[in-house]
Amino acid sequence: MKLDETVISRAIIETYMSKLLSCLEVDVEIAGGGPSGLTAAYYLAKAGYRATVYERKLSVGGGMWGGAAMMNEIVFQEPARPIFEEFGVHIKRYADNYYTASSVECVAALTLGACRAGANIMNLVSAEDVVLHNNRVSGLVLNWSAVDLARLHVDPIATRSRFVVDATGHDMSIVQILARKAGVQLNTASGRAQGEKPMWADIGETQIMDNTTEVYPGLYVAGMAANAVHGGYRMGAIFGGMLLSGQRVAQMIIDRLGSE
Ligand code: 48F
Repeated sequence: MKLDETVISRAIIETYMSKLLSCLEVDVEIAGGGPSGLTAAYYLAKAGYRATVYERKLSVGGGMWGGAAMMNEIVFQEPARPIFEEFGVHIKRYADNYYTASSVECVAALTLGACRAGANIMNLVSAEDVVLHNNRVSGLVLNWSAVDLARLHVDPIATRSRFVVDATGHDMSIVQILARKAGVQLNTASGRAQGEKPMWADIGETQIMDNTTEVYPGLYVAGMAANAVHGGYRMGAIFGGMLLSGQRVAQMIIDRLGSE
């Protein structure tokens, strides 16, 4: 059978538009497709909630691909091992409480896991603002990353969701936007985005669980954004905390959605 270029194009346009329309109103929107965001999406979708990840780059995976200093192995600790196992990652034991895995395999496994659980991943889309209704974050304001990169003056589209997760990593870009534009008090010690501290892997990995919180009504933080917002330490190329934080934020939101 002959192939028709216009049918190929129509197939892409129609299915993409229907996917985009389904994003307009969901349970949870996750800004950032790094390890914490992908893990959160997986657990939310697995629990039956409609979750969308927006990733501004071409590829998801955030800072996981490059391991440490471009050596593509990552390290994680015992408490995170069950999550890596759940995603089917090949795990290598290095020493007591230290495991390694291929960073490339980890990104692939987290991505496939999230997709197969039913999460929607929208790459090349940047979250440039939040929807703020009655002192509650109620959705995201989105634009094509290409618009941002080309500095084009083009208005965005907006979505509605019951909860938003800032999983944008060190930049904590959603929290920063909210704090800057709305001047609101955040649920942090100072009421502001505190900024991350230098490296202390042990403390940083411990803090990240307590720092995975709702920082403003409707807006949670996960992964490195959680430590950045609450003034926690960075931890470098140990990734257990990213997956544990993603799992934790998903569970917190699942509990909220279940009780509402
Ligand atoms: O930085 P990133 O990997 O965040 P994470 O899940 O994991 C942090 C670790 O990779 C590492 C670390 C571990 O020890 O410290 O840094 O907390 O992924 C964040 C993703 O968010 C995207 C960005 O491109 C990256 O892929 N991102 C950032 N801002 C936006 C965004 C935005 N405004 N809209 C959409 N995506």
